[in-house]
Amino acid sequence: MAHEVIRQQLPLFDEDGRAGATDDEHGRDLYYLPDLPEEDPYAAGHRTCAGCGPAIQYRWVLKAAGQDTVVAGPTGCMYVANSTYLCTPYTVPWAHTPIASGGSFTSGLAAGYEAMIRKGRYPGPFPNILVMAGDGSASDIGLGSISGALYRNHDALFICYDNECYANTGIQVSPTTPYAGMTTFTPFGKAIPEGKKLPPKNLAKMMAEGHPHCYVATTTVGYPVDLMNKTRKGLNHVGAAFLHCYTPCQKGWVYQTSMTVELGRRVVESGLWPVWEYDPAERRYHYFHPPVQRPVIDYLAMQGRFGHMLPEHVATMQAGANRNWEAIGMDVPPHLRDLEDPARHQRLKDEEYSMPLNRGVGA
Ligand SMILES: Cc1ncc(C[n+]2csc(CCOP(=O)(O)OP(=O)(O)O)c2C)c(N)n1
Ligand code: SF4
Ligand SMILES: [Mg+2]
Repeated sequence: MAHEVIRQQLPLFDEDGRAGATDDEHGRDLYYLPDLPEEDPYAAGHRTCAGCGPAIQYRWVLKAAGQDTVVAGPTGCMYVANSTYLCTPYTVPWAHTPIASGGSFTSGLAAGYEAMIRKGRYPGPFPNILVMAGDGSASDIGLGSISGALYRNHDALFICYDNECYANTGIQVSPTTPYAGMTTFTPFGKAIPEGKKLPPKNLAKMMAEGHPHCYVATTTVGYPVDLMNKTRKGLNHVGAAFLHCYTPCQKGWVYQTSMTVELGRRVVESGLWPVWEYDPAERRYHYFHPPVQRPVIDYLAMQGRFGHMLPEHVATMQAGANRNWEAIGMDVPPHLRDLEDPARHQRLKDEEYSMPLNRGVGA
């Protein structure tokens, strides 16, 4: 006789006033830190760079998932920096997968646990199964395997930690590298002064539109409660779920180490990273409307990877952000519309609070 597969339901954290930006500095700090669970399945002692956004994401996701979790990680920084010979920071079962097969490996994990529980070979309940893949893996080399897993609706959470480059191999361009983002494969020069010419691949929308039966959401390391609740919602959802999380890379983007979480808020407040949730039951998107709307320059000028941008590049970026505001149903204030005019900008390296021009990325 087949045994029943019992699924867990993780309670959500209180989001009141905490998940989003607030319109005053005091509020941003007051509501930033949630009551984090004490347990730490991603313990201290790993070897990522100081301020590493993906490491912050790993920690919060695994705090939200808890001890009854099985986690996989395809090749990338978060494999290499976390798995020195005979040593990992995980206190839960963890496995490395090739960069292309995070989706297929995790499908196998989910199907395997289900089969073992049904046959009475594993007592259950069904564990929280998740994979955290880099953008190079999830949006490029391993896109097919994750799309296949979502389409087949395996009961697992597929997360892309997006540091907008192939970081581990020396900061190469990936499909999610933003327009004008400098990488070792998109250097700026006379022929291509903006560095990268193409806009980033809209991975999360691809996943939601292409797999409408899945729970899909975007988030950032700027909003810990939002990130942890979306992790729990994705795990609670019976079937496949996909989470796309913005995670700054201190080494590749060249910014002050302490600014990782601040970048995670500013990217939303400047209209460059819409935060939303797609509910497969309603087949609808729910967009977060931040109360602060900033010029993109407030975000760009904090990072050396944009230090080469010329006025027309900044204006192009602002136009893209303004289209994003419209797409999520928000008005574009006149002062942001005016900033679509290159004449309103100076070279980014002349901004008083800009980082030094970045010529040493990946060195
Ligand atoms: C099939 C294959 N191609 C290339 C590589 C080399 N490689 C190892 S890590 C890595 C970067 C992965 O980038 P991403 O998934 O974005 O993770 P990040 O390093 O940024 O954390 C690459 C290209 C590989 N391991 N396998
Ligand atoms: S290179 Fe970037 S993603 Fe990799 S460990 Fe350093 S900060 Fe993290
Ligand atoms: Mg990456």
